[in-house]
Amino acid sequence: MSRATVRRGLRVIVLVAVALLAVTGVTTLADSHIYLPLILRGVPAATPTPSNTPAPPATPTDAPTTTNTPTPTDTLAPTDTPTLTPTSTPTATATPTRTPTNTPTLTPTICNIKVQVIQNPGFETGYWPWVVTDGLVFHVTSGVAHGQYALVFGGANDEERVVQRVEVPVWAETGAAYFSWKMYSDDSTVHIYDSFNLQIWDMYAGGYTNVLVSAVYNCDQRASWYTRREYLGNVANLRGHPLRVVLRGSNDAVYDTWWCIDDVQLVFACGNQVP
Ligand SMILES: [Ca+2]
Ligand SMILES: [Ca+2]
Ligand SMILES: [Ca+2]
Repeated sequence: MSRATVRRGLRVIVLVAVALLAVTGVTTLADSHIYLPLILRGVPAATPTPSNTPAPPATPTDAPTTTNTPTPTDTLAPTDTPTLTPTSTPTATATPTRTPTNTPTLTPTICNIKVQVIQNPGFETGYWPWVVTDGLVFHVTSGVAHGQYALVFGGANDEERVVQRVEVPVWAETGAAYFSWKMYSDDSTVHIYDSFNLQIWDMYAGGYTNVLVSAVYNCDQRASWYTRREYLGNVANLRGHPLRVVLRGSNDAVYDTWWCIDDVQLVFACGNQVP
């Protein structure tokens, strides 16, 4: 609404009011003095009371779009990380202190042994391990002392040797050699011409030392079995030594002599044992 229009409206209103006042007798000079300038000048436009300015429509704040709260992805349940149980660090075992064992008082072992060291002593298994090194020696079945076999030495103008190697036990204290013999002879019963003997030689360190000689002569007992037993001397010096056992027959050129030989043994003993 333009200001002129308002003024014109107001002027109409004033005129109407004056008219009404005139009609009602209120009009005076003073009154006219009050109102007239108003009419002439026009009533100052009333300052419009501000109409209630409409509250601006609430601009809708954008309703927050529901932001999708992310559904939590399944967080992997933590697998139980195994807590490493510490392996027990081995406590060093105390090095055992050796309790000294009582050093045993050496009780002397009592040696009480007797051993015959010659193999095939009765010739029951032939010659072996005897070895005929000289002459001709018969392995016979007649004229034996024990078992079924024996050896026969002798004849005219003959030299014979049968040998075997043995070893003296380290514990030996005593020793003795044995052989059984039965002699036939056409020679003298008084003078020595033919002989059979058992010899033992110490072969230690390549030596050749005689230990024993035990002989049967043409003038000895005849036609029966006898057993010779000869002790060895100083057996302690022979411990561990190799020995050579020799059976030797020796005849001159006339008047034959024969010896049947069986059970040749070499026995070593210690303690109370008797060789
Ligand atoms: Ca025999
Ligand atoms: Ca012979
Ligand atoms: Ca003779």
